[in-house]
Amino acid sequence: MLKKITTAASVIALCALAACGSGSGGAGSGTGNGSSGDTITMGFAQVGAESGWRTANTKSIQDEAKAAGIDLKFSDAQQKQENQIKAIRSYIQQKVDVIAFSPVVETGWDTVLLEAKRANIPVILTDRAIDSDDTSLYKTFLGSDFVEEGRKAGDWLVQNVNGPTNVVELQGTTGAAPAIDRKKGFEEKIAAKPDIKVVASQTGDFTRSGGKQVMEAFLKSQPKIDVVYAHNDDMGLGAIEAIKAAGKVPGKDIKIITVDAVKDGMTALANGEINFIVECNPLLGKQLMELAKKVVKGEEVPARVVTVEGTFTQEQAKAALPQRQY
Ligand code: GYE
Repeated sequence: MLKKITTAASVIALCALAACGSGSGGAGSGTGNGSSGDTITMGFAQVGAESGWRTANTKSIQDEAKAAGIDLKFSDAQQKQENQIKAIRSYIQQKVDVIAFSPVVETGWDTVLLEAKRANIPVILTDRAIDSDDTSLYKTFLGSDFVEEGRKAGDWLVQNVNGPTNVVELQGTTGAAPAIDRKKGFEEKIAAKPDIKVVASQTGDFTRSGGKQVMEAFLKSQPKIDVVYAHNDDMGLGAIEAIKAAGKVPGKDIKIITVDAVKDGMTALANGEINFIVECNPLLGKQLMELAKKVVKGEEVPARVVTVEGTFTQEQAKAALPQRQY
């Protein structure tokens, strides 16, 4: 990891020296790829509309593009990698100034990103990372530390249960960075208490209906479930429906930990149906537009920008809910 960052940093340094602007002539040059005058055109390939988090993220990007005077071309890939690849190819063809996207899964991006690089269009990763050895394929990655989020969930559990504890895990989209990392960070922390066991773990694709369906199956197949660890609020909310339908009380008979802290999740937390939420901030639009402007100008940007976020207990959710924006 350190090596990767060093390499990326030296690439940035070299570019600064040689002024090797990947990207268009940039704002101010008047000859930007595909845009006229100083207006920057951004092609954004969104994952989909799978969750409350995603809805807030999309709104933030659209609002902040407008506020920054950036011409935004936006596409929704409906959680399919091939759709995102198509969208990126079309942005390359349209000669946008910068491409930003949230990769639905971690692997399989090198070919299309190489095409963007050859077309001199800089790429910004936002929200989710890719798994590639070639860090020259993108300029920066803006988003949360998902392993840390998983650790926060695991820490809470270790501190809040005693004795044998059976956990069922609702994973995010298979192969997605937040699913891989939130699982990893959680496992790392619960290893401290061998009494805590993950007895079943399956993907609910980050959706409410997915979470409900998988939880229904878990309730049938597992004789004893003490805790649900859901990789996002929506799946946790789906699990709540399944738990209620099975005649059990969510938050009491079965404790629930989720990630995101969107309004619906926070409401369930304040009502006692969820026990703990790890925050993941979807409001990345402003920082993304700032980074995009710099990248298009050929200015140096950090290889990684990490979002700052916290956690919420039921009491904290009650206090925070009235001011919650999303
Ligand atoms: O937690 C989930 C969404 O990538 C951080 O994607 C994002 C995740 C978020 O569907 O709700």
